[in-house]
Amino acid sequence: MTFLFSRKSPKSRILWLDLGDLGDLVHPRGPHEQWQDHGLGLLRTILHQNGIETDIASTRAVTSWEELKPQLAGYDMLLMNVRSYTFPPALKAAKLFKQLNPNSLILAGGMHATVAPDEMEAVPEFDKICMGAGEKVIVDLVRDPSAFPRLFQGESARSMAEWPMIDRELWPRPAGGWRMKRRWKWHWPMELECGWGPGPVATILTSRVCPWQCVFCNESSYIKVMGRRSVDQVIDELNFLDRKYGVGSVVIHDSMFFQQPSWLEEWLEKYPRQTKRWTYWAAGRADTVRQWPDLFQALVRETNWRTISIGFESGSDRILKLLNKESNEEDNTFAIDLVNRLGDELEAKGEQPPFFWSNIMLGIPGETHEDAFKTMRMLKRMKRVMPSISFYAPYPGSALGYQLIAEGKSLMSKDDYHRFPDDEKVKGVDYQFYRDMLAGKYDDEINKGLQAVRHGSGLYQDVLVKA
Ligand code: B12
Ligand code: SF4
Repeated sequence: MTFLFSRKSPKSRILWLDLGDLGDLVHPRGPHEQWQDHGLGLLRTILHQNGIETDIASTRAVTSWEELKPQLAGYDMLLMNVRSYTFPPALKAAKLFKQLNPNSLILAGGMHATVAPDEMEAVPEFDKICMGAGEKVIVDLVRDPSAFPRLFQGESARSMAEWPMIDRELWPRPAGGWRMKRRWKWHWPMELECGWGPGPVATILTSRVCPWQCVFCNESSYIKVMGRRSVDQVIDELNFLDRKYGVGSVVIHDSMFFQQPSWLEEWLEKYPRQTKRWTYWAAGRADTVRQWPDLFQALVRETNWRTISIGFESGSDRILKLLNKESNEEDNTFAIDLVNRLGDELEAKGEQPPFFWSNIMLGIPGETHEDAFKTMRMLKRMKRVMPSISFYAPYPGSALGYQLIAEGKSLMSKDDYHRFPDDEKVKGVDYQFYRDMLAGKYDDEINKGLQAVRHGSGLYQDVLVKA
């Protein structure tokens, strides 16, 4: 099945290239690969609202660089949102674009530009590199790039309330047409169903920046704090999308949805009354579930929060401390038992029970076999769970990532930030042990420590995700 973009002749001289692994939108495999990019959506919306038309192509919608080539030719300017995990395709695309359009300009921004500007600057093809937010600079930058130095700091809105509603029709459009539509029930520009709730799926952001400082993430150290969108704005957008395209379920892409109790209380009040009460995916933390259990339970019961993403990461206090996770084994057990009970209660009433989307990291430097066994025991305690297990990846921007990169222990390079789920990411970690563990080799030992509470069954090797 091919899935090409319908760009017969370019409308504009400016191209925005959506980035990701080749083929991710041709043969969507898992939930991660198919999501649309809100950074791209927001900035293209702002450009178009200011009279600057751009074309769109995507590395995810082709299966080879040869196939992409004709879509890159004939432009004066290329724009890209570069994250660390999309740095390798960005690099390759930039070189190809310059070969095809020698007098063109390439303007890049995004998380990788923010946290690893030295790596971006080392690529001569990037003519302008924007660190940080782009919403307040993108129009001036595209109109007059020469007014900006090569590397510069962008400017963010003070609150997400200032962001325009994304024009989702500016997201990459599959031209595979009815075949794609029928096979994947894809109601573009809504997104694909991935097992979290019925399609068409609306992804949305209500907040930006999680205030915690886990050493493998701590985005608050590089993303400027900004005000949350109001509950009314979020509800208006969802209802608008439903009227225009139809909404089956919602994915709230916030790093941390379960924060700011006053906002959540308003959501609890309005979402069930003013929307169709679609089920949704959203993220929380085990310690705050324990801190605000009543609010949490009310949200699950009344607002249909049915896929609860929690970054448990580890089942061992030793590792949780090392990660500065600020939650502990007891918090994890509390949250798991609460969601198990809530699930039983809702199921008994004939309602859909909530599931965990459980983020787990293995291969954290310093982790012992027993730490990893504890993590597997924690996972088996969850009655209804979609495990999302990854090998720890030392991303630049995070404290632990910077440290391992500086010590020369990171195996992630600019050519290979991440490719396959079981890629080895850090020197000195015994990955074979983890592969064996996920394949069930140590199950006797893991199960011995489980005592009475055990729900998860078996092998987890197939749930390893790209990281
Ligand atoms: C939603 C999300 C996802 C979603 C969807 C991704 C998608 N298609 O967009 C999912 C769940 C799939 C996902 C997965 C992953 N993610 Co993610 N994700 C996010 C999250 C929470 C929000 C992204 C977003 O929409 N932001 C809002 C938009 C508006 O911001 P933005 O894209 O950065 O764009 C702004 C600026 O960067 C700038 N800008 C962007 N482009 C350009 C271009 C120009 C020219 C200019 C001037 C400016 C500019 O302006 C924009 C507006 O201010 C961020 C954290 C965050 N708070 O941003 C993490 C984040 C981007 N993810 C991250 C990571 C590590 C991952 C994973 C590898 C995690 C994992 N271990 O599995 C996977 C990899 C996925 C893959 N493809 O393989 C990291 C990236 C770190 C880095 N150094 O790049 C982040 C920052 C989280 C973190 N703190 O670690 N992710
Ligand atoms: S891992 Fe989760 S809780 Fe920790 S800083 Fe990142 S988003 Fe926040």
